Amino acid sequence: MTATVPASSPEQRPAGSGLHPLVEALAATIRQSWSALPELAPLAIEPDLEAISGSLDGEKLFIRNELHRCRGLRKLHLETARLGAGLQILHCVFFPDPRYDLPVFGADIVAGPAGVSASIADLSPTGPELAPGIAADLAALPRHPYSQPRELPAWGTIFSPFVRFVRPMNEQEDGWFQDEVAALLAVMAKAVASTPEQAIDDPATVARYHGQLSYCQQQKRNDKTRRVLEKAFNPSWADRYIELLLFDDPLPLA
Ligand code: BLA
Repeated sequence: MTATVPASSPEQRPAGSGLHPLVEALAATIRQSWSALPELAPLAIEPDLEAISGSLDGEKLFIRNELHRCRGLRKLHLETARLGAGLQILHCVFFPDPRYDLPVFGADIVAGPAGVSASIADLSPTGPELAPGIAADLAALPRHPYSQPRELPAWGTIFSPFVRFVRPMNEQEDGWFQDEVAALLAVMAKAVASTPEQAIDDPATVARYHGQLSYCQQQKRNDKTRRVLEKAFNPSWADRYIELLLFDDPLPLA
């Protein structure tokens, strides 16, 4: 890590940092999905966390963070990154406002020099189960016969029964995954548009708040994320990044 450069436009991304086509395509799909969301607004981000670039072992590193909020979702976060050893990452989480009965949208794509090793996407419940309308919409989506499905790690109990976790092996499987993410985002947008606000002290709001805390706690048990960030930067930087940006807890209910 040699430099920290706040950037306000993608043009400031280091030249020649082209990302894997699946990472680029999914980032475009996610950015497109924002336009359907009500009361979309940019969310302030600490300047030193918005765009980060540097080098590790002679390789260029960068992280680009995009943050928004909208009615029903306290934080929409998209991160695209190159973190050394040819590692490319797309990380995206839509965190609901606990007053709304909405799931967490999460996606993580990890690509190395040998291709994409992990593609995961889900609408995860923040209570015992997904809202019935969302579960019905997800159950109606096609399930594609990926050649290399992957097993969830032990902390993966937070994901829904509809989670997709695969190693896509060719362009057809990349396309399936892209379609599935687009479908999850469409289900999410429909739910955001139709879910009413509940009171801050409604027992259901309180339960969803605790559900979201537990989602963040479980995600922080993913040692693979922490290890990559510690190596590219350093342990205290990684800790701050994970706690403040990747999986910050929802604000305590007033
Ligand atoms: C796996 N995440 C990984 C892996 C790496 C990262 C290197 C291992 C790849 C593999 O198993 O093939 C690294 N992911 C990162 C880094 C960031 C990141 C550095 O997002 C951010 C800067 N992870 C998430 C989210 C989900 C998620 C939102 O951040 C799901 C919605 C899931 N990542 C996830 C899972 C694995 C993974 C389930 C596999 C873990 C395992 O098999 O142990």
